[in-house]
Amino acid sequence: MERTLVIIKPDAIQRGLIGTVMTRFENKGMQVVGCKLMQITNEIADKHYAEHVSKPFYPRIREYMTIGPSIVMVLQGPKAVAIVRSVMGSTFGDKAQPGTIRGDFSNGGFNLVHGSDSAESAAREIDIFFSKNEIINYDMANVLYLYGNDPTV
Ligand code: IDP
Ligand code: MG
Repeated sequence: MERTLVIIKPDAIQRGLIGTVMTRFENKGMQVVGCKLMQITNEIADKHYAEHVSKPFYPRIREYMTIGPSIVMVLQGPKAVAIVRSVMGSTFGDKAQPGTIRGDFSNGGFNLVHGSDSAESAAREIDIFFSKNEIINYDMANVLYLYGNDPTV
């Protein structure tokens, strides 16, 4: 099983899309193993977006991510990183495919949701937002019916 970090960004919270966004991931078989509402600070934003901090557009990203509370989650499932990215859609809402979260609910840079872009990023990002005891291991009743007995899952 793989884990990934998801952020339901401040614009999604303000637009009342928490449930909608979570449902998209749940429908696709992702298990919530960590979840909290938090106000992201400048310091946390800079750590999380370390790869973008030196870019000219970064001040706008930081303002966006800190303007109000976000929900941060750890989602678990087979191929969680890739599945979450495909459910999210590509970065900008005007280009994202209809059927994806960004494609259906965003028309530009306010793109509602973050998902880690690799297993390595996921490990780094989960560490920024969650302590070990905030991530809970538990069994899902429907796992057999989602994934069968595949030992690689
Ligand atoms: P991702 O969220 O699809 O992984 P990234 O390239 O990692 O996309 O960018 C992180 C976030 O920064 C994006 O989700 C978007 O909100 C914002 N962003 C990315 N590129 C730009 C840009 O060129 N101008 C303004 N904001 C940007
Ligand atoms: Mg990214």
